[in-house]
Amino acid sequence: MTKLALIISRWDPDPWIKRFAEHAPELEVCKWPDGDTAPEDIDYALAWQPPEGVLAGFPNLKAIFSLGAGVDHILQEPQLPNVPLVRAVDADLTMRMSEYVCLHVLMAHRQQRLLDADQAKADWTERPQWSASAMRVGIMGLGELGRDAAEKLVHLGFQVNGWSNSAKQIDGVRAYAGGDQLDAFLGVTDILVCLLPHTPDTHGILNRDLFSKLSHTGPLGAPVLINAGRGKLQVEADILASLDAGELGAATLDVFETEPLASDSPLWHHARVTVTPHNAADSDPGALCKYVLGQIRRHEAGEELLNVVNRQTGY
Ligand code: NDP
Ligand code: OXD
Repeated sequence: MTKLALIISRWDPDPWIKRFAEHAPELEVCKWPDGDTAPEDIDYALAWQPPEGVLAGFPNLKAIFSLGAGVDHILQEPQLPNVPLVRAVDADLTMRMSEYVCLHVLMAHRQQRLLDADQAKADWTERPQWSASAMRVGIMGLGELGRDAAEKLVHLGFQVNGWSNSAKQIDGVRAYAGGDQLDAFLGVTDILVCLLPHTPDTHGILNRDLFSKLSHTGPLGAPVLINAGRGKLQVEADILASLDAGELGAATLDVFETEPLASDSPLWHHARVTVTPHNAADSDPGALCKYVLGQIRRHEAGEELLNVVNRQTGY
């Protein structure tokens, strides 16, 4: 029988075990560490933030699946087995991220945080309103998640630009590519949405120098940052300094340099920062179990695995 080790830190593994039992009676799923199964019997691993050394302990592994779209939590393993690493790509996950992006772009565009503060003071202030077409949203990362969010923002009427490594063609989106075009992209961005993976190339990319290059002539007066990619893309001291200097108008952060965010972080209480607990797009056990099963069945039938990570680029 094919054996899958489930190695999950910080999430409850039980809903995943239950879903696999429902959908794949042919698969033996072991919650790792598992006293009854020998490591050499494990064929596949499904992991979220695996403790160091666990994956290296499976000598006959055929593939590793990430429970999330990001794989930085697995690539940091110093002795990662040399087998295909597959990331999560799933319509349900993509839709959840697009919901998050649209929600927070609209919150910024409609100045909802200011209206909330007015309401708390019973203050009937009529604030100016712009059409979506007056707002330029720039998306860093035009992969599975960035592309879908871009398309949905286009439908809402925003001007949408995007930036990625390689050139892209997306209806209604002006696409910029590579380091040479980054400054041009930033210069036409009022609301910056970051959906990049964390790699050596993107580490700390959301810093004060980058914020200073964003447009300061948009309707909001100062640019807004929305980061749902990874916390290590951002320099939190720079976000705070840029907010205080007026180089950033507001920030919505779903991810943090260290998670969970420390209770004494000034980000929690900053009037122009929205904090969400890394829940922009949760991986749904039902949807993701079907995805992983489909991939295992492909692999067992001798077909190619899909969405295999390029170890060179790190995503
Ligand atoms: P993809 O791999 O599909 O897309 C990544 C995009 O980033 C691509 O467009 C790629 O360019 C671009 N990119 C990567 N490196 C660079 C670089 N150095 N310069 C410019 N562009 C770059 O990933 P997904 O869209 O599926 O996911 C993106 C990230 O979102 C994940 O890695 C994860 O960190 C995060 N995430 C966060 C969640 C949350 O709840 N907060 C949930 C799910 C994911 P190109 O297309 O040219 O290769
Ligand atoms: C992911 C995440 O990478 O939830 O999917 O962060």
